[in-house]
Amino acid sequence: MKLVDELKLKVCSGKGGDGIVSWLHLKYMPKGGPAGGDGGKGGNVYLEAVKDIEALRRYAGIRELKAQDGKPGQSKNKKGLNGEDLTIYLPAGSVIKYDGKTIDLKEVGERVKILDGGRGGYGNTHFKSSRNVRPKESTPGQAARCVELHIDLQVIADIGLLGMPNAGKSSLLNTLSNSRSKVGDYPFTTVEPKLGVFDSIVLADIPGLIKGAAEGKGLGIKFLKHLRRTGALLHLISVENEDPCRAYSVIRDELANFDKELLKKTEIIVLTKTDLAQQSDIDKKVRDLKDCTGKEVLELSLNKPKSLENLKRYLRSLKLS
Ligand SMILES: Nc1nc2c(ncn2[C@@H]2O[C@H](COP(=O)(O)OP(=O)(O)OP(=O)(O)O)[C@@H](O)[C@H]2O)c(=O)[nH]1
Ligand SMILES: [Mg+2]
Repeated sequence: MKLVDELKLKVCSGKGGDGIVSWLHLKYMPKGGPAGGDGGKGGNVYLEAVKDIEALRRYAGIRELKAQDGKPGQSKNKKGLNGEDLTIYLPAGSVIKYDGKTIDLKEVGERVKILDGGRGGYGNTHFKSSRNVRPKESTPGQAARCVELHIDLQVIADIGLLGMPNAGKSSLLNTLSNSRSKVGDYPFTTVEPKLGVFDSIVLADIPGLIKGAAEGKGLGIKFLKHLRRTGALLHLISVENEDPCRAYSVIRDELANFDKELLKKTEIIVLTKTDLAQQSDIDKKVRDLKDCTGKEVLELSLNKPKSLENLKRYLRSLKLS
């Protein structure tokens, strides 16, 4: 199942209940006074951030959602019931645009009211005065309001995993966290972003990138939006690459094509699958990568516990904003 990370959804508040005209009917008071109650208030519409990054799925294919209308007033001066509120649950990291406004839901539990329900109308009792003891007027409830929400999910993670297909991104995510991202010895095993947590550090795994991704090759670069709100990038390059510096620059070019801001993020290079090469080859590739990137380069093999411990220590030491 594909991650739903973009959605249009129309939402409406509830209409206010109408006020009514009614009279007191008592045996000993045949011409009783006004007794029409006010209408209830319509339901409000709220947005609330939840942890589940797949939360948008439940709204896919739904055109419109509406809070409940307020009930009309009743006789004997009883106010109509208020309509129930509507809450739209969106994954934290959702950016919502409507009516020229932008809401950025970042923290799980964040709740924002976007539409007020319509006010209830007045019953005839409301219009009673010394000059008008038998008012015959009432007012309708305020109309509902609707807006179209444009929802764009950009996951929030501390670290984004980046690299070519088969670099070992998903394997690393699964090893570090309790995530079950799909792993395979073929390119583009991962087709949608996945999150995992290691020691309170949230990691995001995205599909692999290839040369030309910006022009739509492979799975394209649209997933790169999910790296925008990460604190740092872990760039995985397999030791199987003859020329790791070239592999590095291919990916950097695609990042630049998508959004140059991504180039400014802290980036740590990880030479992966080092169990597949001789130490002399590993050393040379680490040296080359240090030279051509000027960045920290770690070596990693999921089959070498020491290298994994080293990476874990490094991740824990990162000061993530
Ligand atoms: N020998 C060895 N193989 C590894 C290691 N890490 C991952 N692999 C293998 O490399 C292959 C690709 O791993 P994935 O984790 O699916 O790679 P990915 O980067 O997520 O790939 P995409 O999702 O296609 O972008 C799988 O067959 C893994 O078992 C490692 O440290 N050593
Ligand atoms: Mg993968």
